[in-house]
Amino acid sequence: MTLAPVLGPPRVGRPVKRFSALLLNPFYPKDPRASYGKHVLTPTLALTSIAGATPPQWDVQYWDESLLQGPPPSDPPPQVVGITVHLTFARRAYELAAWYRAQGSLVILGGLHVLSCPDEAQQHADAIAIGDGVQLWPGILEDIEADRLRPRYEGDFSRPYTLDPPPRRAILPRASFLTTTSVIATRGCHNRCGFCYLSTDGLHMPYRMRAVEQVVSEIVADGQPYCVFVDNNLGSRPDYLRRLCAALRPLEIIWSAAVTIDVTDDPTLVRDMALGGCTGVFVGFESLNGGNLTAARKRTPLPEDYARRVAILHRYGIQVNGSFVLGFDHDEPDVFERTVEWIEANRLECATFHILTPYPGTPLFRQLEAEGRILHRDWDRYDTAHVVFQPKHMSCEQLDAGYAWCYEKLFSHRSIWRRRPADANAVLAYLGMSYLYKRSNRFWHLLIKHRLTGAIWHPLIEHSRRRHLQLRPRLEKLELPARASQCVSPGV
Ligand code: B12
Ligand code: SF4
Repeated sequence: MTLAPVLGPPRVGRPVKRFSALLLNPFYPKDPRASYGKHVLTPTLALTSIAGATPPQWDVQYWDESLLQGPPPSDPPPQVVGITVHLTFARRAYELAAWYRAQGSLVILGGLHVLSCPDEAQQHADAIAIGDGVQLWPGILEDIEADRLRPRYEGDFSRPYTLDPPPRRAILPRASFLTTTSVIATRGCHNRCGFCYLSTDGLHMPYRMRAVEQVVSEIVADGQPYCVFVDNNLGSRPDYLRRLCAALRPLEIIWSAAVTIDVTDDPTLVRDMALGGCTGVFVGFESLNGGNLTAARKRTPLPEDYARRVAILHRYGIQVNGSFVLGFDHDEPDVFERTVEWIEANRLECATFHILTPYPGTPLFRQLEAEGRILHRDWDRYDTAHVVFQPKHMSCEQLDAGYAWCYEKLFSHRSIWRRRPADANAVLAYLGMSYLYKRSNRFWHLLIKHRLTGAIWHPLIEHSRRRHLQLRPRLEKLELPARASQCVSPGV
């Protein structure tokens, strides 16, 4: 899980297979302190979306190096290799690009890192795609066919979603993921936090919503009992979310999504989410210190109100996976203990920790650079598991050790038990999920290599889905708690 497949010397002189395109998700080392299982929950939607936009005369193949099936296929070399690049696996992407180019393939790089560092990426590719690949990809292939490939293609994110063809999930190895239905309903977010990639210079991503019917038909077509919305924030427009939930309800599937905690402003919306099949939300709480949130310009309810809002989600049977960033300028060395204590006291079923990471091109990067606090530009270590800047109120070693301590505590038997759901009937499934997710790192390598991910998760998913359906009539009758008061922190 920490070493990329060995590529071997490139075999030169063979003809490429014309009209074949290989779409590649490069390897990145997994942090042994966090869950390995997380990386096979759902595939990146970038490559299935690009595959969906591929003209029919092209044969498309998908390869995800994190599925541990060895080096990617190169016999015969594909005519075109499209690689998605995030900063944490940029180096691996460039290695793969060089390997394929040496064998005669044309390499196209796209993705978030290409958007923030185009000049760097350009040196490693025959062409780069900056921005929305779905609109650029058909034109790139057309130019290849006509032998007039340009080095740089630029697209924006303003085109309406309705013009996009559906992603092609049929190219995915289904057994290798918990679910292949990673789906997106909205693009953008109503916030622009200073540390988020959405604040990257030059990135203009207006909030866009897809037709609810389009989302539903994609989910139905993939036929999975569980789907993951990969939206940055599915709750940015409550009226849209409500309509989406109503349309999802008859499908009798379960799903999870990332939302901001202000989704609990109106508990009737939370109820609609639950009735629509939502069983889990990923919430970026970021910090329990209001000063940090203000400095990051995050418009969010005050941390003092987080607990009440978590209780609203729990009331409707929605699990909470909290995301916490460590190392902000208002964080003192007690941040680790305080955060874990809060997570346990509020029985968050799951949490992820991230060391504050300044992504290139963001306001946070500029601020830390101006203050001389960026330690290096080794993108491999910009994975939120390494300290890459000088923290204000603690040493790098303290931040690193505190991050590791948080995971150790959270994954301990004691903590898993302390956070069990209040509803005794839900405890068994919670324990099954928790142990598989948090305490099975030594088995994940084998499960992934032998394509057992789907098989091992599916009974748990089916159990949760059935329980959820039984619960729905009760959810509907639950008396609603009073509407939350607006309590938004300053600093917008
Ligand atoms: C699903 C997901 C995951 C999954 C799978 C990711 C994977 N690489 O396979 C899991 C859970 C494993 C995961 C893990 C992590 N993730 Co993640 N993840 C996401 C999420 C929610 C969705 C990704 C997605 O499918 N997006 C939808 C697609 C359609 O958008 P897209 O990738 O930008 O692709 C478009 C264009 O960029 C372009 N494009 C992309 N690739 C290509 C290729 C070609 C050839 C072309 C032409 C065009 C093109 O066209 C696409 C269509 O418009 C995003 C947030 C988000 N909403 O994007 C975070 C996100 C990508 N993750 C992030 C992070 C930080 C991580 C972790 C490092 C966190 C951690 N410590 O655990 C890990 C490790 C992964 C890693 N090292 O990169 C950050 C990355 C920040 C950055 N600047 O790189 C994001 C943006 C979240 C955030 N708000 O900060 N993640
Ligand atoms: S709320 Fe989340 S997705 Fe939205 S800008 Fe902030 S960090 Fe990014």
